[in-house]
Amino acid sequence: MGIAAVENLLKKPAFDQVELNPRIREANKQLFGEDLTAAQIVDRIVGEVRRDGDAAVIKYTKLIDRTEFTPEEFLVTEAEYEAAYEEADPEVVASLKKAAENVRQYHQEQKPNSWMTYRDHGSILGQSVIPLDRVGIYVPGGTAAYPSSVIMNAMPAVVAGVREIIMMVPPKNGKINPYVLVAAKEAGVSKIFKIGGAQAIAAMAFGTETIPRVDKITGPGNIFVTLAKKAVYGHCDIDMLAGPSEILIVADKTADPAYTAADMLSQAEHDMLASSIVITDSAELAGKVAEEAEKQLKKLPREEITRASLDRNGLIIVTEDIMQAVELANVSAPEHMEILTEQPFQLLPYVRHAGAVFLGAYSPEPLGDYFAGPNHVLPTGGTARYYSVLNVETFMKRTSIISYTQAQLDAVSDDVIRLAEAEGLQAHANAVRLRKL
Ligand code: HSO
Ligand code: ZN
Repeated sequence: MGIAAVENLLKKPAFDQVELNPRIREANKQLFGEDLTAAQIVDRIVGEVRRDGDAAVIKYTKLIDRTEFTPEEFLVTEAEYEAAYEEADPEVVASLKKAAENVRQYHQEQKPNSWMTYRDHGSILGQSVIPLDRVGIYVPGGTAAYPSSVIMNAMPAVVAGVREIIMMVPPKNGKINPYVLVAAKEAGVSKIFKIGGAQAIAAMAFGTETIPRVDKITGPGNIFVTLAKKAVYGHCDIDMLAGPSEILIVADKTADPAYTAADMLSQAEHDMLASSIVITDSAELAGKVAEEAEKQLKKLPREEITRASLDRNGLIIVTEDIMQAVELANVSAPEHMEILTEQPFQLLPYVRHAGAVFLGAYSPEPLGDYFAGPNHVLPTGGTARYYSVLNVETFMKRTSIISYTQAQLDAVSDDVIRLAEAEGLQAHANAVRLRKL
């Protein structure tokens, strides 16, 4: 196969090209009484929530989540938190606490500083970095309710100093996964509402009678959540448009085939649409990884999803040399890149597009998903070309600071006046001319 053909294989469909699962499409046809596209459904829900506030949120929670709530019942109560801690396995709670601490420490190091510099004649220039006032985190429900993602979204906001962090989770039979509640408490989330889907995103973006309007929405979700985030962008900020999980492993002949296969399967099990790719300069390793994957696959509880994902988006590519493998990896711009080679750090300088890089045999991707400290909210679908991993600055903004002395303004006034007049803006010029010595 030519290199261009391989590059094409590595390109991901855009987030809005992902086709709807036929089951979901059929269910929505029943719910809405007509065959609407995901975008049409989202437009309708977002528009109604913006117009009708709580009433629309109640309506869609009843329709989609089959839960009848009054506005007061959306909010998770202290009693619900207590019940969650009681229900939760204490060992899991202990591990969540350790994970939260690692994530806090890592993000603490990211915190940007405000700065000021003194210029000529005592004038001052600088930059304040200020946390957002209020942010909203979306947490998916069902099998994708990941407590680890709660920590990953909330902790950078906590470290940034955001005053209020609210969270939205779709209720399942009126309830939320206890570990999601525990993780939220441990991470420092202020309030949780049992609301899901596009209605949750719209409620946070516009505010309702009971839900406060936020300045930024982060967190993954299904296609409806993702399209809703795109629809409200501009009314508030959003993090990124998340797609299915991806792993790309660059491996040479020294890689362990069982480890390599296991790491492929770890992301394939997330989602039928997830992608798992190995690129290696060793045909022998390629063969062994394929064999191993099949062996391990058979024993997985999520075999069906994992197999479907590998059938669609599983690839093992053999290149002429390891540099070609890295070049192809950059074309893919994967969410997670593993480097399983004899000298992984030698390849690191050539990695240009990846959400996170895992180096060496003992840094499997799930270590990053749960525990090491770096964030697991990462750019997908090739957007690592221009997006960064979720971080403390995601929850901060920068403000410029300018303070000149009289002498310093006088020294530059002719330049400023000339530029203002060249733009035909006399009032601008006057503001400076008036102050001339
Ligand atoms: N690999 C996922 C995150 C995750 N994995 C959560 C397990 N739980 C997206 O990067
Ligand atoms: Zn994962």
